[in-house]
Amino acid sequence: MRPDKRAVRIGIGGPVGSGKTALVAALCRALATELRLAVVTNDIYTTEDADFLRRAGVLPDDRIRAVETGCCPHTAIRDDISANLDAVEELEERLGALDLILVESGGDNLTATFSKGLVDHQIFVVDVAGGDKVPRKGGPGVTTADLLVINKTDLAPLVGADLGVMARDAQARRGDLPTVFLSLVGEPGAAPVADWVRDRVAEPASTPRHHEPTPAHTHGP
Ligand SMILES: Nc1nc2c(ncn2[C@@H]2O[C@H](COP(=O)(O)OP(=O)(O)OP(=O)(O)O)[C@@H](O)[C@H]2O)c(=O)[nH]1
Ligand SMILES: [Mg+2]
Repeated sequence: MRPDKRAVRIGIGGPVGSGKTALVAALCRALATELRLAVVTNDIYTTEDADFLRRAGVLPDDRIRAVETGCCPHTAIRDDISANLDAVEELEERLGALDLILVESGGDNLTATFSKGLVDHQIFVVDVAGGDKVPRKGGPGVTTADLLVINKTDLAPLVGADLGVMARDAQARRGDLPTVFLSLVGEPGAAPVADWVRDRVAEPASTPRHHEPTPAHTHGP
C-alpha cells in the first residue's frame, strides 16, 4: 500500500483491439485484493469498455468510470485531458485514498501517447495479429512507453508472426526500456505486467514520477 495519499496513475494505450480492456480486467483480478484501485475507460461514442468490466465483475461498479471522448482517442489523453482528469479526481474524492488508477485510452494507432499531466507511467499494448513488423514500425507508443506489451502470443503460429523478430525489433526501438510478451487467454496471463505495476506502486513517494528507465529486461517470448 502506498505511504502517501496520491494514487499512482498508469495509462494503458494501443491500437484498436490489441487487448487493453482484457489487460485491465486481468490486472484488476490480480491486484484488487492487495491494492485500493479504480479504473477510467475511454471510448469515442459508447461506454462499452466500462460496461464490459462491470459485467465481468472485476471491481465494484463505483470504482469504474467511463469517459465518452466524442473525439479522437489521443486528443482526450494528450491534448485536452480535462474530461479524464475530472474522472480521476472524482474517483479520488469519492472513494478516498487509492493506491492505483488505471486509465485505458480508446483504441487508436501507433502515435497515441498520454500527457504526463494525466498519468505517471504508460503501458503500450500491441498484438501479434497485426504481424511481426509492428515493433519495427516504431511510433511514440512503441518507442517511448514505460512498458511495451506484445499481446496475443497464442495467435503467433496462426498468423505466422515470429516472436524472436518482435523481441529483437522492440529492443532496437526501445533500448533499455522493458518489453513483455503476454497471452491473456493462456500462460503467462497478466502476471509480468502485474509485477511491473506492483513495483511502480511500491516506489517511494519521493521518487520522481518521470524517472530514468529501469535497467533492461525483455521477458519472453
Ligand atoms: N487470442 C487472444 N485473444 C485476446 C487476447 N487478449 C485479448 N483478446 C481478445 O481480443 C479482443 C479485443 O480485446 P480488448 O481487450 O477488447 O481490446 P482493446 O484493446 O481494449 O480494444 P478497444 O478498446 O476497442 O481498442 C477480445 O475479443 C479479447 O477477448 C489474447 O491474449 N489472446
Ligand atoms: Mg478496450
